[in-house]
Amino acid sequence: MSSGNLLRWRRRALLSLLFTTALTPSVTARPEPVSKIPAHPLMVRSENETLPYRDASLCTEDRVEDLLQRMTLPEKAGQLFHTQMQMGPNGTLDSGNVTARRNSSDNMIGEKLMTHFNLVGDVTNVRVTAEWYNRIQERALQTRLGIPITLSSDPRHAFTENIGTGFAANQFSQWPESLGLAALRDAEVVQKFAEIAREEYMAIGIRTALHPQIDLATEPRWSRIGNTMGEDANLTAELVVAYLKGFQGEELGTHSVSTITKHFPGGGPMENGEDSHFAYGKNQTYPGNNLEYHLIPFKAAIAAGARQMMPYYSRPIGTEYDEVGFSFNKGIITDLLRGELGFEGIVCSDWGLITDTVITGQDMPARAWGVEHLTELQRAAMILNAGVDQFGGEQRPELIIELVETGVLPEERLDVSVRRLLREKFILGLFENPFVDVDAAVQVVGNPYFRRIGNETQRKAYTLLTNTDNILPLKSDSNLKLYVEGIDAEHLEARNLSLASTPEEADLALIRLQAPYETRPGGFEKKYHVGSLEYNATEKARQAAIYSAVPTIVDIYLDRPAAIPEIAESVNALLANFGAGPDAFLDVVFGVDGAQPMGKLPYDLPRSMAAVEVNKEDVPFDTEDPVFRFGHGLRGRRVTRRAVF
Ligand SMILES: *[C@@H]1O[C@H](CO)[C@@H](O)[C@H](O)[C@H]1NC(C)=O
Ligand SMILES: *[C@@H]1O[C@H](CO)[C@@H](O)[C@H](O)[C@H]1NC(C)=O
Ligand SMILES: *[C@@H]1O[C@H](CO)[C@@H](O)[C@H](O)[C@H]1NC(C)=O
Ligand SMILES: *[C@@H]1O[C@H](CO)[C@@H](O)[C@H](O)[C@H]1NC(C)=O
Ligand SMILES: *[C@@H]1O[C@H](CO)[C@@H](O)[C@H](O)[C@H]1NC(C)=O
Ligand SMILES: *[C@@H]1O[C@H](CO)[C@@H](O)[C@H](O)[C@H]1NC(C)=O
Ligand SMILES: *[C@@H]1O[C@H](CO)[C@@H](O)[C@H](O)[C@H]1NC(C)=O
Ligand SMILES: *[C@@H]1O[C@H](CO)[C@@H](O)[C@H](O)[C@H]1NC(C)=O
Ligand SMILES: CC(=O)N[C@H]1CO[C@H](CO)[C@@H](O)[C@@H]1O
Repeated sequence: MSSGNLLRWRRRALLSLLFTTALTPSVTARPEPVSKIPAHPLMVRSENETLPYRDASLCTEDRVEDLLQRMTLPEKAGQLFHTQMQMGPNGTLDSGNVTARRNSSDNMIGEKLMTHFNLVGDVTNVRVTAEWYNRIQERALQTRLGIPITLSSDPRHAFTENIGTGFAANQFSQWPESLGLAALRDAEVVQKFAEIAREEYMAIGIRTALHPQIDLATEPRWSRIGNTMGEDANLTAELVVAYLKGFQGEELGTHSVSTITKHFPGGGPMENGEDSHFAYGKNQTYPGNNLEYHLIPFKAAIAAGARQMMPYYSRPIGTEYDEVGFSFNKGIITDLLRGELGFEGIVCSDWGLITDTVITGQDMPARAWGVEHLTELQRAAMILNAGVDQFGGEQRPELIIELVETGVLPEERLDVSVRRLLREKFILGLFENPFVDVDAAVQVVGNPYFRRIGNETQRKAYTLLTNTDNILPLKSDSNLKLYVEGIDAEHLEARNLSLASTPEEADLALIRLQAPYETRPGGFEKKYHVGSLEYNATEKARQAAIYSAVPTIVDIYLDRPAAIPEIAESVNALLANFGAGPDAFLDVVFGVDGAQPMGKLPYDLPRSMAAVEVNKEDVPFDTEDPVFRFGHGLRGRRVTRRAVF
């Protein structure tokens, strides 16, 4: 790339950052880019004039049509795939790994002509990641048409670390999971979060969010509740509007991160609470005949301008729809989503519906639920015929080429989806501005302002379930001897807390717990917290010994609604968190700088596994005699003095 051009790209990138990094809650409209952006020198062309599709003064629809009619069949087929990409060492292009069934980035961009990728792996170095992003865009500009890459990501602003669902914050500001945002019942907080996440994403080139996840937590055993907004359809519907506004702005534009709302038509009603990544969890059931309830947040999202939608892996059992996975399901995608609900955006399937693969060392069959007997070609055709635009987690354009060349699929069917996908790139301004400014990225990502708001939100989202004799916030000047579990020593030492090595020697115990779960075998499967929501007998006895020895404050990470009546009855205070670090916990316990728990439960907390087992998967608030109800939360008292250690 010539240095003059690089400078021009850079200046444009910096300008865009200046416009979006304003620390104000509203999304600032950006001026239209200057017309007649010169073709990039890396592009091989026969013409010297600006091609219409590269001409920013033309309207988007004209640019889409100009580009579409220049595209060959392989170039169209490449657009229909959206799969994982990771960074190579030191920000180089990943050279792939045959054992892990990972093609090289160069192969996917240069040979398969793909332009949609989701970044996998933690962002541990912002500069290197931004440099890598510019390198993949440079590689894309060397293809015949120079179609820029759209980079996407699963959530990266909380604590979840699971290659299938999200990455821990690392260099980004760190917030509670979306359940914690829901606990605050505050659309302004949600929008603020989304605006900050948008700026951090954009700084390193992420322009599509593989979220929000607005499945309803009507089945408490499901392993993916932590990234939802809870059990209540109306609350989720209200908050998703703010979420989309924060990422996309009032309208999608050059300032936006596009969003993929998931998982249509609501992934909550999992049979027996299993998950449909796995064959034994392929069924979704509606014993309460309550599919409508799960559509409420999706209707709100569509009305609020949701750009893209992802159907879940599951297949519906016992409804009017075919018992095949939602992306294979014409009744769900074409009739319900596009027809009845009027959705006009992009539908991207969940990851890996066609090809068997390996995920973190575990063999994973294609999630072709209900159509396991079909060939790869037949699966691909069925997904497109259902009305899906893009295959997630797949890199098989050769299948699409074959379907068209053998006359199974008309090329016009591809055009319908390619138009939608290209339109998104034009509106995001990726043709004018494919690069990011590396120095600006380092300034924006994880800046102290964003981090402070994330940290404060972790504290506020704490939900106080019991507080006997108003023990919280602790009067820490009494120099209590503490027995502590679940907090690394450095956090305690930094506060000069005096510690006891057994409960018996302590004045007070601080216990941080993870909600109960059973571990399944398998490198990938073990990441999913499943099974009983009660602690086992051994663990209950172990905890009871502490609670009877010393007054105790328990903090439990509720990525699922635990059944813990015995804790609620025995401890002096019970706090729930939805993603919070040890410092957030200690600040809430001691009321440091006025930190206080402001959350309210985003779902019911059931009384027992027996009550959960008879609940109807699709019906909210139906476990018998819950210990705490949706909305419970003793809001913290106002603390007027700074705590003294
Ligand atoms: C395009 O520009 C190059 C360099 O300026 C020049 O050498 C070439 O002749 C031009 N081609 C046409 C078809 O005008
Ligand atoms: C990455 O960069 C460092 C520092 O320049 C160098 O020592 C190291 O060998 C590089 N690693 C690879 C895999 O290129
Ligand atoms: C390739 O992937 C396999 C399986 O995930 C892994 O064991 C191996 O270390 C990888 N090789 C390289 C060079 O990263
Ligand atoms: C949810 O919203 C609808 C429509 O506004 C209303 O009729 C219904 O009563 C609400 N339900 C709850 C549980 O608040
Ligand atoms: C799913 O539902 C079908 C139809 O009711 C049933 O035959 C099957 O056993 C269920 N479970 C699985 C894992 O397929
Ligand atoms: C946010 O919290 C983390 C973890 O406690 C801490 O290291 C960091 O300094 C805090 N940042 C700000 C700006 O408050
Ligand atoms: C902890 O004690 C050390 C040494 O007495 C003192 O310098 C430091 O300020 C104390 N830290 C806090 C947080 O009180
Ligand atoms: C009981 O739970 C504890 C803590 O979750 C776990 O370490 C232990 O393996 C479990 N024991 C049995 C018998 O399942
Ligand atoms: C470089 C590389 O890994 N190429 C492989 C990518 O995937 C195709 C199958 O889709 C293989 O045939 C290539 O060898």
